[in-house]
Amino acid sequence: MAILPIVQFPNPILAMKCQTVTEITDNIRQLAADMAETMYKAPGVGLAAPQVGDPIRMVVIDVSEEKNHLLTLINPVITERSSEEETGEEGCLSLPGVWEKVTRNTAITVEYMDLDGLQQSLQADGLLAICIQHELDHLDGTVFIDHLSRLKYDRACAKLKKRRQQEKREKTH
Ligand code: K1U
Ligand code: ZN
Repeated sequence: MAILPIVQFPNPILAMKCQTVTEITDNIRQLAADMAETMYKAPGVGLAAPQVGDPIRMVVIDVSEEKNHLLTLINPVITERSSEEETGEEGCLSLPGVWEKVTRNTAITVEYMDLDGLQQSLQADGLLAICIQHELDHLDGTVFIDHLSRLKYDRACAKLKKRRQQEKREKTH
């Protein structure tokens, strides 16, 4: 297994519509394992394949406290959404240090293929539902700040720029 470098915003890979996975190969299984290791190490609760530079439709998620409920979703599609929405703070490993409020559906149903090639259906609410919506956005080239107003989007980009400049200064001193 390997820890992969996480692609940082605004890398164009993060704006791509990702390709459908047509076959579960050893390469796909290896990538899924590496993505899981990268997510746990970060640490994060989810990671999408374009975030490690591979624009294919696969995500890993684990929102459990004990970090023992790993989900690998291949070609996931949200088939049902609750009419109820909730607004909560989100972050992203591709935009470290930026946390903003995003409105999402409270509950969803997602259909996907697992690593054995079996079609699965999952009903989710709470953090899992939020995380699935966040990760599936990545597969369509959307990052969470794309949901903000222009003003808030620009502020988030400015915050990111400032943080990166600060990090650069700290490295050189
Ligand atoms: O897509 C990503 O970069 C992962 C992202 C997922 C996410 C976070 C918050 C709301 C929705 C989706 C993260 O995991 S950011 C890091 C994070 O949330 C976290 C870090 C340490 C402990 C617990 C959570
Ligand atoms: Zn993200």
